[in-house]
Amino acid sequence: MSQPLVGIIMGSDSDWSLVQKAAETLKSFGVAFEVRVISAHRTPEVAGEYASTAEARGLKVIIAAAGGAAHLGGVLAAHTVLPVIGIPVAGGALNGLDAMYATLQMPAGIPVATVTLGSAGPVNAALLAVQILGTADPDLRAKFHDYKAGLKQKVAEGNAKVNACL
Ligand code: RP5
Repeated sequence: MSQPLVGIIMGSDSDWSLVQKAAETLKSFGVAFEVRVISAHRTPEVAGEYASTAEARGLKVIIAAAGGAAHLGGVLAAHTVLPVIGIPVAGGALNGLDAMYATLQMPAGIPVATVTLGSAGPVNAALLAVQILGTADPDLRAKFHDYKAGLKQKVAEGNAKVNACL
């Protein structure tokens, strides 16, 4: 097992069906990660302990997914100097609008890089983590170039497909 560089944290196992896309995306880049269910509200001490020891344990980036009154990203960011990426999870009475505001409206001094609400969120969180790691890892940056080239290719294929129907 290689040293995890990214910690994927979610407030509840009910978040996993969405968050697993982040794990799959990191895997596709060959980035080692760990996954934990830690709640900012139900297990606040564990959240503080996890974030305050993350740097010493060799992690480089933390991804935090939570729904509702989503304080997880902020609480983790309060306890670490590592970059924290927040995924707002849709659900509940406000369908994620609450999680989005809670995750992105951080006070000056404690940034949480908030990604898209919805299924693109975990993918973008993982991609952002790869980009952050890539600033100090040319091999990973090369993989990101390939990834972008793949996106371009898909658009070209989509264009050809649509035009073939005319
Ligand atoms: C948040 O509350 C979790 O991140 C989850 O999105 C939401 C609901 O949690 P459960 O009641 O399903 O455990 O803390």
